[in-house]
This record gives sequence, C-alpha cells and structure tokens, in this order.
Amino acid sequence: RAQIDPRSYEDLLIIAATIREIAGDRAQADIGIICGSGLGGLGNLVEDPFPVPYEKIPGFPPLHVPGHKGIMLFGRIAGHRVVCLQGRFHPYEYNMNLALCALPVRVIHQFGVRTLLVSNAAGGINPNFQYGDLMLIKDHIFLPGLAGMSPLVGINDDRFGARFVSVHDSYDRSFRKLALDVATNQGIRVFEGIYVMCGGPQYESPAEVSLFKTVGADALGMSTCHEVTVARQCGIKVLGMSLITNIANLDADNSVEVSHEEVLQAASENGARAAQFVKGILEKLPLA
Ligand code: R1P
Repeated sequence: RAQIDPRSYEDLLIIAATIREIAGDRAQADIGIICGSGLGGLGNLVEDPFPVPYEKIPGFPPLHVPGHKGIMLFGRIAGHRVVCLQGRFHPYEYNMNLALCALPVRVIHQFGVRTLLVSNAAGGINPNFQYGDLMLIKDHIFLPGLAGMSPLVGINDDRFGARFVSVHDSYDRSFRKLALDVATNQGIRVFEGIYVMCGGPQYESPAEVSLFKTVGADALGMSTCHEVTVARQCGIKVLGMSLITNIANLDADNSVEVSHEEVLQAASENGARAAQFVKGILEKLPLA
C-alpha cells in the first residue's frame, strides 16, 4: 500500500488516478451512496455494477467492522450514474483520524458526485420510534467535531473547499421533502430527526442517552457526521438516513444489552425496505 496522506490534495489525485486505471470510463458518478452497518445490500440496487475492491485503492485502510464489505461499486440506479461505497471507515477504528475516515467522500467527488445519500444503523432515542423505522436526518450533533476532532482540522488546501464550512442545511430540504413523499407513496414509517454522532466504540450509557434526549437528539450512532462535513466542504448535497436498529435504553435499572450482532440482524431484517425506499427516492430524483 502506498503511503497516502488523507489531507494531501496531490495524494487525492493519485487515488483517483489509480481508480481510473482500474475502472476506466466506468469511474464516473453523479450520486454517491454510503452503506451503513448491514446495509451493504443497497449495492444490490446497482445495475451493471463495476466493483473496485478497497484493497486496490491506495490509502484505503483495511476494514474491521462486520457488515462492511469494502467495495466501491460503480453502476446505475434508475438511470442515475451512481457509486456505492459498501464499507465505511469508522473513526474509532482508525484512532479518530477523521480526515482518513472521510477520504472516500473526497474520492467520489473526483468522479463527479454532487449528491450523497448517506445511511447508517442507529439507536432510536425519540420515544415515537420503533425498531425498523427509518429516520431522515434533518440535522446532526457532531460530538467529536465539537471536541476538535473534525476532518477539516489542520492547514486547509483551498482545492478541497473553504476553510470555514457552513453546515446549515447540510441535509438538503428539497431532498427530504422528496423522500417523505416517497415514504407516503410506499406506505412506510419514515420520520425526520436529529442524529448524534458519538465517538464509540462503546455503546452509550443510559445517562448519556438521557443527556442526548434532553438536547433534542432523536437517534445516535458512531458515524456519518464526518462524511457529511467533508461533503459540504466539497459542495455535495446530502440526504441522510438512519435505520433504527435498536431502541436506546434510558433507564440504568433496566439492563438492556446492545450488541453489533443485534444491529446487523436488524439491518438484515429491515434492509430490503430501506433499499426499496432508496430506489423510490432515486426514481423521483431528476437526472443530472
Ligand atoms: C455499532 O453497532 C456500529 O453500527 C453503526 C455504528 O455507527 C457503529 O459503528 O455503524 P454505521 O454507522 O456504519 O451504520
């Protein structure tokens, strides 16, 4: 593996050139999709797929979290040129190197991506949520970012985008409206809410969940916000969605254990509906 600095624009060009050598003119896309834990099945929507394994991509580290395959898949969904990232880099796996973990977003931007559909498996905090619900992310609380662990720290190369990035309207309003219309047509439970990203990898304690509830969070997980922050710096519009794979426990006297196996099981039980929803959204989204 070549030594790659995820904060170097020159190294980003090397990564993009390597992928172009592998995929040729298949390496083009208007829409990027990031698959959450156990949601790699979204890749099954991709027609005429051309896979690029992460191990062939310079600077992409090995994946460790079960439920993330490690494939960049170019192809089409509903007429759109898409690239589907079946595998995400979670900051807790890579010593909170947020720039490294958000690198795939900068890479797919090089291939033309201007719209990102980012998904995750999350614990539900909102008392109205049920297991298997979908939540469109309306806004986020990026806890590591607030503590200085942002993918944007360090000297900024302006070729990546602005030094100071506005994250207002990160989760595009018109996309959310379109997605809610699709949910109504499909008759599925979809809410809007606030996602909180924790550092992990330990799951949150009942007191921590209560804290997040108090500040208005609806779901929690350990991903997504770093990717969205970089997407906004690149000028990519975002639609974010969480699959509620468990209901977070708020009561310290109630011993509800969470496990990643349970998260994966929930994703596999509900993944087909999530995939139908994504397909419905892409069918309604105007072609670039
Ligand atoms: C915990 O079970 C893992 O699942 C979620 C959490 O963030 C954490 O990594 O993964 P995704 O956010 O990748 O869906």
